Amino acid sequence: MKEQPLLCGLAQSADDRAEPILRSGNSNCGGCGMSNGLNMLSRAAGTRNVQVVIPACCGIVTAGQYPYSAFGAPVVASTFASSAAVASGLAQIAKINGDDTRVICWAGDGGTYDIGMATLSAAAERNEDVLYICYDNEIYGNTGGQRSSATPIGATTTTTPAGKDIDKKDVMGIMAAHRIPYCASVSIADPADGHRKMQRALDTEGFRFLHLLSPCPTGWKSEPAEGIDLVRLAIRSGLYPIYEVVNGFDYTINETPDLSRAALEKYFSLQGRFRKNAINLDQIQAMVQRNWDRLKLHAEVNS
Ligand SMILES: Cc1ncc(C[n+]2csc(CCOP(=O)(O)OP(=O)(O)O)c2C)c(N)n1
Ligand code: SF4
Ligand SMILES: [Mg+2]
Repeated sequence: MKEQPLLCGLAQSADDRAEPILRSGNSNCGGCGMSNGLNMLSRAAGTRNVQVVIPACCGIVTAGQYPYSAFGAPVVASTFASSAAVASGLAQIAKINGDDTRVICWAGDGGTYDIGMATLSAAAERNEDVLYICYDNEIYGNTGGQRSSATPIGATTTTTPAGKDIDKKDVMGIMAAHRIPYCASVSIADPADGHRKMQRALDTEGFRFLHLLSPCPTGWKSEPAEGIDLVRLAIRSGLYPIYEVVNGFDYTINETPDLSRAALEKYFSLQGRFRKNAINLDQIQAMVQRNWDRLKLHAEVNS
């Protein structure tokens, strides 16, 4: 008699996945960076079978209303605090079943930097076979735009009406410190680099973490058509460093910024969330420089 696979409650056909992970007709706002990220992931995954765990966030609303779903892959909606733990269980079951399904957590910054950090850290420390992707729109977007610990200094949100007065957490630094096999920041403005990193992350065994700066026209009060330009400006100005870290020590910088003041000014001026009186560009430029000096030191140690 054929041995039955251990059930995990997710319908998954034995055939390769034929649908994109994100179908058209989803409920994302126009110009949402999350859509670019999910499309990038879908292309990198190809026809591989994947299971996706999504905590409370815009990403779980994306699917639309029951009984329809804009997701072309099995998805578990988890609580904020448990997504990395749920994904750990699914990955363990796939392993027991000898199944090559890749398990992916797709979470916002609120679910990653803040509420899900405990189980994320625990799964990373256990080196579970999970790919964790954080799309970072720098706010609690789904509930109307409250500040998270990913909100950058100077940004006005519903809970920081005068502008946030401390800078965002260094989530890449935190995850690299877990010495996981692979950790990378991904530019949704660079499809080739994004594709390579997502494929590498899908192929690698053990815990992987990807960080995507994800423009949110609704929360950033920016033009939907300017999201990709905003990512480019964040990279050029040094605000969003593009690099990868292997096993916690091996740092590679993938894009060197010109750290230009012009790029920094343009980045802030294109978003209504940054009011002139709430930002201090000299302070921000000094902070960016300090972060870069530290990152370069990490990368130089490898060379
Ligand atoms: C424990 C808990 N607290 C609060 C909420 C309400 N809530 C649902 S989505 C959300 C915002 C999520 O923010 P983020 O993870 O950054 O994703 P985004 O909405 O920005 O895509 C909040 C606060 C919840 N579902 N569970
Ligand atoms: S609120 Fe922001 S993150 Fe959420 S769907 Fe709209 S653009 Fe995307
Ligand atoms: Mg968010």
